Amino acid sequence: MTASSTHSEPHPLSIAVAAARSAGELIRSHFGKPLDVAGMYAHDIKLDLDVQSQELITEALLNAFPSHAIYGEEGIAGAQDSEWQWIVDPIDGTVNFFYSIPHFCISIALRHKEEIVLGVIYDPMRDELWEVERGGIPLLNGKPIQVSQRTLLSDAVVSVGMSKSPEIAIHATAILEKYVRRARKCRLMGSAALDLAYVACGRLDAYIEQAVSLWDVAAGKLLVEAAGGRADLTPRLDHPDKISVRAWNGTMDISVE
Ligand code: LIP
Repeated sequence: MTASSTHSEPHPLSIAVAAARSAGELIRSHFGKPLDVAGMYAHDIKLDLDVQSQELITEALLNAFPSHAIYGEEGIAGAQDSEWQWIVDPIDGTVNFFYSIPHFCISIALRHKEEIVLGVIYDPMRDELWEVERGGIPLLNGKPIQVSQRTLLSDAVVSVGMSKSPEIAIHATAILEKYVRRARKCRLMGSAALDLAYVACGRLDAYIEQAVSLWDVAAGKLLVEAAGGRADLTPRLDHPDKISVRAWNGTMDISVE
């Protein structure tokens, strides 16, 4: 199978888009309503809806590609020895969602061996869908996108994500302080995947976060790079399965050390 597929095979990008839209419809129908909480922690919330959304996406993906693997925020499914792995965040920005802040999304990527080959990010509240295939043109609601053309950090809007563990938060706060001084404005928006989608279409000039998970950033990395930017993912040595991310338009110098 290839990411673009043949006539007889389902098209992975179309399947991912349809899955993201169905999950988005489910999530949107619960927005602003009482929610069943699976777990409430000091810095995070787990909703039954996260699980329901991932189940819906898993069913759609594995129905089309029964031999593939699923690796999602809410668990794994499918053939874990497959070379084809779907990386799923069923609600990225769950805390925003829980507090009725309409800024969250669904993120779906497909990885073949070590390479991300497609990415879909869907914001169900604004009905905005970003999609890209490796080597293809990245789109927002069907229209080509590109990163911003700004060359100076002093003109830039930079989103700085805050992680949950105290030692990472201290580091992230220090970084935020540096960008607050150097950039035009900083933002802390609560959805890593949307931050990357916003960098890809030029709304943000950069996005930086110290510890995210692969499902938060897999689709967005491909979008940013296809849109002409850079997205550096660095595995953290101190936190297994966590990644530091720096994504930007590729033209600005974003170093603040
Ligand atoms: C969240 C992110 C948020 C980040 C959190 C968390 P979730 O994802 O997108 O921006 O700061 O660490 O990963 O838990 O809502 O899917």
